[in-house]
Amino acid sequence: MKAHDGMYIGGAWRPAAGQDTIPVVNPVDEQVIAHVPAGTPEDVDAAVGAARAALPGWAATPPAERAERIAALRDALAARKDEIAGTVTAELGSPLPFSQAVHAGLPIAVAGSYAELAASYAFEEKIGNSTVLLEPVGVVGAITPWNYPLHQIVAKVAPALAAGCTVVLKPAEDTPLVAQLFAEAVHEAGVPAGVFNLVTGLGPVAGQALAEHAGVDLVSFTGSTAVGRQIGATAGAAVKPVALELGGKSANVILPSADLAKAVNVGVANVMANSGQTCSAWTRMLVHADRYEEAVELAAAAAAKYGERIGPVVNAKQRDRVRGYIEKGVAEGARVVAGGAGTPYDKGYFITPTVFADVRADMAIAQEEIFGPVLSILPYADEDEALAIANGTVYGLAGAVWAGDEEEAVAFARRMDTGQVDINGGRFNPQAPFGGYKQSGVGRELGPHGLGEYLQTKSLQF
Ligand code: TXE
Repeated sequence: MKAHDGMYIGGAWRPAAGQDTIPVVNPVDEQVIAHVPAGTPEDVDAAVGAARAALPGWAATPPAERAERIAALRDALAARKDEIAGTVTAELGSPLPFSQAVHAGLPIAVAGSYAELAASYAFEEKIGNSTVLLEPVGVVGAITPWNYPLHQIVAKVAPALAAGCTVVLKPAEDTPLVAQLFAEAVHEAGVPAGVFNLVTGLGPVAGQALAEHAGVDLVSFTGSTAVGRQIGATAGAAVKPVALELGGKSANVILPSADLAKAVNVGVANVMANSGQTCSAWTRMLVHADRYEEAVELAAAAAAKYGERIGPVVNAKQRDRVRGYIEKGVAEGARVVAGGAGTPYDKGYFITPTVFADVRADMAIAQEEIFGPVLSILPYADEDEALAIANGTVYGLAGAVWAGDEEEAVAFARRMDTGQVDINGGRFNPQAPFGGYKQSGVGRELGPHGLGEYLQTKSLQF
């Protein structure tokens, strides 16, 4: 596949400082499809320098003009929709229709929403005799994962640009090609040189250099809790703001009054989407003991239907990790009612959609993020127990509640320690704040709350 052999820095593709490259592997057939340069601290330094140089001009650009550039970026992405979908399918392995609808469609929608928000956001407000100015926080270091590779990039870069910040992006090493396409779109959109910069490379080298760089004013990171904790500690030591979007173990709570079949089917689809590589996935299904066996049968049947429609997971490490959890679930006494740790094909990082019944809340498969197509179904005796199980992990990113009427579901959702809850299925809202309670993270992405992360506050008294 087409790949750039340099970094996008200061408005142009520049040769990388070092010679090393990173292979990009197609998870379906394990073939190397491209190589991208492995960034070094020198590349990061050059990118941060370009972002710093561009900051005063971009911060002073009227919001309406920034909005025009973001709208042009949205258009440039939309014009490349097929190329984006094909690229994500090649480097992540997701089926093409899903890549079209979600991996390409969602970030285009998010970019569009930030074009509107940049124009309408109140960057100034009055409180009594004070005028409060909301000013860009400065140079943003964005570090993104591979699971929704373009969405994760747009969810950071679009609000940062809307706020008047400049950005250095270090995308995941598994999915750098769509990040290069994004840089091309930024260029085409006429975003001024240095406002957006791209350095591909490994996490512990380029990522760490960016997170530790003195010229970066805010780090926005999405990825594993372990790396997030390290980035948070580095930022804390330097007294810098940080935005962390980390793991999840979200509960799908099906109350006795709910439409069970609908709740189970939507719940299974939610977990299996993107081969289970979704931080907000409802990986724990909570069902009243009276209807538990019925739910288990419905879920097993729903999962069995997925067979051919699910893609692989991203790489061999993830495949082994997910298999390890499936084996652990069996060893801890849970019952496999669909799928299992076996291999469906002799090539590719595939995992069969797996459903566990008889899961206890203290098992590893009910506590830890697996990040694969694996659902755990847990029984509860009453609402208080359902709530204790739902809130009983270190995470709090998302969740769902199903009930006969919305008020009953909302009353339960109010008691959940989590950042986002879908009521009776919900409908994804690209402007609703997204982010975690507890160890699922710090800060929010998307919509006006996401824009606010990239602003700092100054008050003038009159
Ligand atoms: O994540 P990493 P991995 C979870 C999920 C998954 C696990 C491991 O449970 O199984 O994490 O995935 C960069 N300094 N999530 O290993 O390593 C890295 O290059 C600075 C949940 O892929 O955290 C990449 O760009 N940066 C999640 C990004 O961090 C570093 C999505 C994420 O990679 C770095 C992905 C370092 N020392 C995984 N080390 C979600 N919340 O959606 C790595 N990176």
